[in-house]
Amino acid sequence: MTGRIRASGRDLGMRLREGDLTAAPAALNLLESRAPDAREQAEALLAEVSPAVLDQEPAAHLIGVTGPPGVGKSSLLSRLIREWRDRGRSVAVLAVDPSSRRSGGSLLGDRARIETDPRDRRVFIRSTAAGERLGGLAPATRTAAQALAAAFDVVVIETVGVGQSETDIADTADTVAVVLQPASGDVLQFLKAGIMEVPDVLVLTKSDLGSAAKRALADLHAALMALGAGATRVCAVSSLAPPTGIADLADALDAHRAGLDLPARRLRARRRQALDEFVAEHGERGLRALGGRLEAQRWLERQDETFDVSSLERSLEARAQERW
Ligand SMILES: Nc1nc2c(ncn2[C@@H]2O[C@H](COP(=O)(O)OP(=O)(O)O)[C@@H](O)[C@H]2O)c(=O)[nH]1
Ligand SMILES: [Mg+2]
Repeated sequence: MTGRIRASGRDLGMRLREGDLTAAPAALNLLESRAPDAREQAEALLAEVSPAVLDQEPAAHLIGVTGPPGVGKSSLLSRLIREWRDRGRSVAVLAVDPSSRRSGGSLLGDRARIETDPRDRRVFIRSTAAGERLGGLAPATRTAAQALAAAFDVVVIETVGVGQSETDIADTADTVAVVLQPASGDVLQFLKAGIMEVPDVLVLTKSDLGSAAKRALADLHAALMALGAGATRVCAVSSLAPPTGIADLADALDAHRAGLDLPARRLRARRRQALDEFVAEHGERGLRALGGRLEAQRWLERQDETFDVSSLERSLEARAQERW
């Protein structure tokens, strides 16, 4: 088994780079593997799909979809995937599930799975357990998204939570959509209090719920106006049959991406990732040597642009060395 891993890291990366979608499952297995020699192979894989080797940013649209449990993210993604497929795009979804189901789940309704045509080879879905993390993004998820971005047209990261999680995901995704349902009072409060950053696109699900949905939409618009963010795209959708609002949402996501300074956004993501990896390895002590997180971020911003996360991380280490 490990022998096969050794043989395949670079090869899997090359296949992804050449648009071979069938390499996706094995590539993710490798990136998630804890086998002793997997790390080296994972690096070989990632090197093949890095912007430095591609000589450009991967063209995929990286979309973060986040929101509290039960609001209808998975149901919505089932519909969105169909819409994207109708538009001729291949789609990968990384769904980060909280591993423990809450008791009292009846309040949230049954949890739906993302439904797709099992024969469709241009759709790839992987669920990963969030483990202890609530809302945050595991480094493995980030690298998985980057690997898939070399091959798929659309890469979605679905996470549960609200508050910190969409800040986290904003450092990886090009476009962040926060999903809420009617009577999501907590989300509205977070937004109003500035605890939650205003996302790129807000999605109100279950618009089939009549007056509750209308009220929620009005509250949402009022909150955004009060925040001076009245121009934020709000899309009301229903994922029940027949679905409504899905094409408009797909258009809104495209429009956001079209208006983006993509290289700048991806560069910010790489800097953030380098810092996270540095902290994962050297902990708070390492961060202190850099003068704290904010100081480290500022320093990274003054470094030359690079496609390469590892070289950014190495320069952080060199700087920390000087000060240790
Ligand atoms: N009425 C209505 N119910 C929905 C809609 N979308 C999802 N649901 C229901 O809401 C519950 C949670 O949906 P799910 O997609 O699992 O939410 P997630 O936890 O955010 O992924 C399920 O019982 C769904 O059937 C919708 O547009 N309208
Ligand atoms: Mg779900």
